[in-house]
Amino acid sequence: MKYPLFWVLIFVVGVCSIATSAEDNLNNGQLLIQLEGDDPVTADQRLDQLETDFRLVQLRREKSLSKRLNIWLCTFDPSIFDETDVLQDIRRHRTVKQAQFNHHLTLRETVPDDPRFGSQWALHQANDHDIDAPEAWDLTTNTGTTALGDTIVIAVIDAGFHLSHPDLYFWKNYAEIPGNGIDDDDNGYVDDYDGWNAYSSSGSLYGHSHGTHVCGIAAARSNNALGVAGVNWNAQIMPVQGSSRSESTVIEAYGYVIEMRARYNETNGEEGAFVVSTNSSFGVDYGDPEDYPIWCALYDTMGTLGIISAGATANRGINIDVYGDVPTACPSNYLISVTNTTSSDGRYGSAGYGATTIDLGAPGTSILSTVSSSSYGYKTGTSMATPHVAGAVALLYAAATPEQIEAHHANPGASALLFREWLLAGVDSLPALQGITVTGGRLNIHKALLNVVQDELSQIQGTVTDQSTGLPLPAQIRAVGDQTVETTANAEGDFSLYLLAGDYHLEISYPDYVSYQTDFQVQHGQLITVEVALLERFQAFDLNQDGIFNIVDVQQLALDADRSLHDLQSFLEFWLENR
Ligand SMILES: [Ca+2]
Ligand SMILES: [Ca+2]
Ligand SMILES: [Ca+2]
Ligand SMILES: [Ca+2]
Repeated sequence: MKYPLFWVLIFVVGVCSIATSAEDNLNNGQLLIQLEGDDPVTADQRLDQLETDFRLVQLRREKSLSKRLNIWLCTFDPSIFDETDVLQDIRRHRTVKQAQFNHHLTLRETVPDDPRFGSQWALHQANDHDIDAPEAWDLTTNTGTTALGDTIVIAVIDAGFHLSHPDLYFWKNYAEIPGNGIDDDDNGYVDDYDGWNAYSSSGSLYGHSHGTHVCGIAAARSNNALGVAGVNWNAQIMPVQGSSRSESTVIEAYGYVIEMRARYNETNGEEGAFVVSTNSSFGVDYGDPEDYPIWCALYDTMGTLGIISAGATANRGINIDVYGDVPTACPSNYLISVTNTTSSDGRYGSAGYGATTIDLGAPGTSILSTVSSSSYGYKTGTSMATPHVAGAVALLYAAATPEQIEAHHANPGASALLFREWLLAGVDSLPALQGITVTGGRLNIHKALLNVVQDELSQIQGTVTDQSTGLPLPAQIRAVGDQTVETTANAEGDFSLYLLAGDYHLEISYPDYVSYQTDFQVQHGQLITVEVALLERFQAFDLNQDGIFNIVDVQQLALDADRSLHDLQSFLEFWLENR
């Protein structure tokens, strides 16, 4: 019997070595082998040769891992020779480009150093009835700003807040000087440095354990070696008091949030605050949204500004579809209505549900968070479930790509709906919530984050030039569909717009030019490129040799019908003046 030379070597080395390997995370008896060449026919022959030459260790191909790269998963008997020696010999074989062991991978997860994190079952627990926070934080812990530098703010409307709690990070209105009786930033609110108190219509806030608890769940300062961790580690909380007494108080509270986000949008971030979510852990049991049209409509108003609101449903085990609730039965698309789940992934008995009204569940039973000025405590209720969602929205914005944030700036309302969709599509389905909530599941921030980072927006890009001169035109580009997005081409005539999948009417216009209009459909993740040459209005008309007006570009003028009469008149005036 003849053995190739390397088999002689392996025998010698084999008997001398101790049969252990240097690495302890191996799938024993498995190798990843990349073969020389990329021809599938010769790959088979090479594998036959390899298996024959290493038959003593029973080398077998298991499956192709990449045909293009010619990488195979192979097995061998690891008990015969030292695994490392087998690997070395296989690496020297003429058919082999590269070989290595098949290692175990572990799911990475980021566990913060907050000493009471171990008691926060909602974020992480052995039985996995949690929102998978460490897995999400593995994707991002730098959660205070967006990819384009917006400071992320969660507005919490509640009874009161312990502003000095060392484990909380409250937003401040630095454009306002506190306590001077003057509305320094001219936003309509005097001395609103800390936030707003809609009970007293003043900037003086006072402490309350309920609001403080809610804030810690959404965004306690995290990984700071103190107390608890929040869903979002670094977002700022805008505290707004006004969650009880009369409805007018609630309207005033939301009014403050609306003013600040609208200012942010209107001033390109110079003023106001980039509020991405609100939290309402209050409401009216058995409320009929039809009796609360102004309150309910606020969620749409906030939504179009780019704010997703999280609302706690009733702490009663009733069907909200039947019995009603405000705000969680309000019909707004920008509202996420939340019920309360337990550490065994059940619905807490005294928590509302509804197949058409209540979107999802989140942990709200025995939740540890910040309470009075420097302490911590447990609370139970839908009030505790909801801030997990408000914090999650803020986390998604932190993880979003620059393109996604750019799309948000261009059209905050449409973008906010997308973030809501990413969050709701990421739930863990639970038997306890099937059929009695919209999604049938419980919040999972890791899955929601993956939905964000793996998504690709559609894009339309192009160049606008003058049809006669070929020179670039800084034209206006406007796409109208489910959302309206618009931009201006730069000095080179180039433009780019991000938008959601859907049907659009595109209009590209420039003063004194015939505008270009077309209808198009864009698929998810699709890139559409358009090159547009606009025609100056005067040149759209010409006289032929018989002195009859000749419309140069009939199709474009037909699309631009509203303006063509005006153009014709202008041309006639011009012609009469200059003939
Ligand atoms: Ca988990
Ligand atoms: Ca002010
Ligand atoms: Ca002031
Ligand atoms: Ca902490």
